[in-house]
Amino acid sequence: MRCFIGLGSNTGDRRAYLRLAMAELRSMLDIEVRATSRVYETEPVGKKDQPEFLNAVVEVRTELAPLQLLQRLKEIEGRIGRTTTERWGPREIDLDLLFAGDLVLTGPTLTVPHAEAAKRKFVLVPLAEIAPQTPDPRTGLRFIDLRDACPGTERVLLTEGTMEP
Ligand code: PH2
Ligand code: MG
Ligand code: MG
Repeated sequence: MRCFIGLGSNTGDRRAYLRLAMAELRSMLDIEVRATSRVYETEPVGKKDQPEFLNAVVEVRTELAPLQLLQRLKEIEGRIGRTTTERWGPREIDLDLLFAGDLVLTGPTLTVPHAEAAKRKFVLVPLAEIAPQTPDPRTGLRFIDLRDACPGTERVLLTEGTMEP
């Protein structure tokens, strides 16, 4: 299944946390990284009085079930040392499962497509960069159309450099 994962960090050495997360993802034998977006510096959404985020999106291929993939993402967050758990608050690393193939499901531990992410510029800009023509399974709209229709007003700025070592 083709899945999209959102990465975010807004405390400490943000780019180093993104790089660590990528290294962890690439080290997993049952997850294949297929595409990585560039890195964007973005204005915090929700809770405003916190540092700016670095955000990116990666496309992976995996035979893992979506809940197993989610579990892996939580493991990586734990290993990288995410210490903050406040909802919307600052975090070293946040890995969100955004889309899992054309699956549409709402559950206690996993909702895909991700409930809010698909309304946010900080997700849609990097997502449309790597997969502009892919349709959102919920609406049928392509990611690039979602991005262009997104009402979000947060600032999203392309940064120099990548998430690679
Ligand atoms: N993540 C949040 C809340 N707000 N804002 C930006 N710009 N980027 C994020 O990744 C982000 C956020 C909760 O996960
Ligand atoms: Mg998040
Ligand atoms: Mg999260």
